[in-house]
Amino acid sequence: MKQDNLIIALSKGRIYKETRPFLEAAGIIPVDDPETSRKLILDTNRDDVKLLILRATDVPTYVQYGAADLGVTGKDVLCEHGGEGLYELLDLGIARCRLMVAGRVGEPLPEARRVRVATKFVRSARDHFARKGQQVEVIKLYGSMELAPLVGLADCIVDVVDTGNTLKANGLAPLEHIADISSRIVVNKAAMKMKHERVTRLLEEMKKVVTERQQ
Ligand code: PRT
Ligand code: MG
Repeated sequence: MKQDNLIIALSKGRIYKETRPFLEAAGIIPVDDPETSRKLILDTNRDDVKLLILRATDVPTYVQYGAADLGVTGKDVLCEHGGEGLYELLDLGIARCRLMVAGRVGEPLPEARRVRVATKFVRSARDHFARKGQQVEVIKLYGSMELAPLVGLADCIVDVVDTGNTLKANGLAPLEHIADISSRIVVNKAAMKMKHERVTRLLEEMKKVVTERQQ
């Protein structure tokens, strides 16, 4: 890829769908559709702008190392990554959800022993229970967290919740609210210097959409 390209990292699914209007407002129209194309580098109407389609959890890593100049990522993912090497510059207010502790309906957490928490959000879970002064054992999972309390792997989970239907369908209920989540624009620190004009112009156009939506 050309050195002077502007590379934007995204994940498919809800982030891509909800980011598209922001890109369009900035005059960037993808040529391929990531939902149907197998390409991982997408061309856009602009010769100098490419989109990388990644796993959601990998977006901050590509931006941190400068393989992408900027990216769109959930605050949940960003908290786990830690934010080294990048600036968090704009809250797009999209892909909203809540990071929550959830457990089996009608079953209080054990008090006689250490609570076991299953999650892919290890850092956020540790921080949350540490703030409460509660000793917990965190078990790292990569998906289907809702299963863990049902089969006795854990007493509760930490996961993102939108409608709550997935919890309900598995006999779980929210216990504690940890954080409100939305997706953010993150920018590589070196790209912010080297490609300053294009990055700030893009951010300004996107910010207009955020402001319009707030009214
Ligand atoms: O799906 P995959 O394993 O590839 O990766 P991912 O889940 O990390 O990515 P993706 O694309 O599903 O989510 C990207 C980002 O969207 C997350 O990092 C969040 O910031 C945000 N987001 C918003 C959500 C949800 N809403 C959400 N509901 N991410 C996941 N979910 C899950 C939820 O955990 C549940 O399992 O979707 C399921 C349905 O939720 P309910 O509550 O509506 O039933
Ligand atoms: Mg998902």
